[in-house]
Amino acid sequence: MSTLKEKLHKKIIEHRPRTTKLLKDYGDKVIAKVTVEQVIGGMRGIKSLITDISYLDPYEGIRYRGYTLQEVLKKLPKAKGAEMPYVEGLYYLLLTGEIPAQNEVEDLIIDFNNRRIVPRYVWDVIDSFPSESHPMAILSAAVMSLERESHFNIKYKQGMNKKDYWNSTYEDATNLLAKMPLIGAYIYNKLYHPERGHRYPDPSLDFGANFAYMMGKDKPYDDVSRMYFIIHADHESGNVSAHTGHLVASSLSDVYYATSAMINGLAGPLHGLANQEVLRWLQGLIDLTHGKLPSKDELKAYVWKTLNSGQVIPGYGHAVLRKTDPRYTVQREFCLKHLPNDNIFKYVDALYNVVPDILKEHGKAKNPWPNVDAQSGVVQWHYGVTQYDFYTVLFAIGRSIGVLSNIIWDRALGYPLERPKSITTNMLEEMVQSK
Ligand code: FAM
Repeated sequence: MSTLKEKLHKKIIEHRPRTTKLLKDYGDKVIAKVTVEQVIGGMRGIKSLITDISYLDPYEGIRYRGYTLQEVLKKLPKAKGAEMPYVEGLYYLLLTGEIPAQNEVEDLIIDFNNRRIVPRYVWDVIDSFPSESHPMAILSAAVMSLERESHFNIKYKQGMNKKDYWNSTYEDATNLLAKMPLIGAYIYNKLYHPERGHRYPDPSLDFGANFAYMMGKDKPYDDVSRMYFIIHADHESGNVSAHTGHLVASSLSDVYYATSAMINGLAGPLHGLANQEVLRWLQGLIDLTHGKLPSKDELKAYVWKTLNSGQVIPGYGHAVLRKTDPRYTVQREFCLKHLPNDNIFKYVDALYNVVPDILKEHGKAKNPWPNVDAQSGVVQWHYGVTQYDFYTVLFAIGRSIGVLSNIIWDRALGYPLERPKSITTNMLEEMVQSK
């Protein structure tokens, strides 16, 4: 058993009594109330999910196992000369709650490299898609095609004890995660660089560096990839992608079904696809001003025109956050350091000074500040990934790290099939009118 798996097993054994005690001694304790607005309005803020992988504070932003993004980027082991940490180190942290040592991450990199060979039939599934298909639809199908490889399914049919569900789920999750960069890069090359063909991974490189290599991108795109996958890894359990993965897996569907479902949820323009929508929206502004940085009044007019046409400003607002998204700030700092004079960065920077006040004046958005998607496309575009339909595939590769870590722990702690109760409108009317 690998050091990560041994440490994970130890953590699971330590944690299980806490969950048992909460259920046994406090199972009937009331911890929250539910309002009509929450039932009709998408369950905003209802404390009804539990995860230890990450927590999202509305005013502070995301913490991975208690660490802020700045702390994660500082503390996790890095490759020699790299600015951003190994992605494999984040998987170790999310699963164990511990910052791994350099040698522990280096062992995990080798373990990932031994798991990442993708069967030929997956390439055939990807190649069978017409080239105008959306990359997220292709990614979802490619992950689904791997379902036959599930260890969990084989063990389940053999009558596996539920205490061991976590073990084969870990194997499936780690096998799939190791393959995600290859599948993503293959889809990119198939759609946008068919002349390049498939680049096989370099055995000496880590998750992020290999993705850059297979995408045909030079430094610092290896660090761009590490940063991108790390900051998109998890955002607690209630967002559509993380919750979908958790929900589908709660029926004991294996991680391939659950990750494909996660990808489908992430593909919504109000969620992961917003990073593509930001670039599309910006393109309209750039075309309008012929690439010349617009005046503040021109920016305001463009923002109001979007709002008055009943559309949202992509990259702004958030269902939980009530401040600028720290994931935006990490990318902004990268841009200030590496591409301060990038034209699109200047547009994004100028919008940052205009959009929040307009959204406050517009008076609808509870959070007028930018989220992760307002800044993510700028970096990709600068390094030549200008096909913004592909951006959410990058998001999905990163989000797989958190969703798969959650699913392993869901099975380890025996979280059951998820089944909230629904009511009818009549019942809701009777409930409120009778009170
Ligand atoms: N532009 C215009 N209107 C907005 C807005 C924005 N950026 N953000 C929220 N609103 C509106 C929202 O549409 C709603 O209007 P209606 O009452 O007419 O439906 C009203 O403000 C109240 O919404 P809210 O409670 O503030 O936000 P929600 O929790 O309902 O929705 C988001 C959160 C993220 C879906 C919403 O802010 C939005 O649509 N943002 C633009 C799309 C985007 O950037 N999504 C990516 C989010 C990111 F974190 C991610 O998941 N990757």
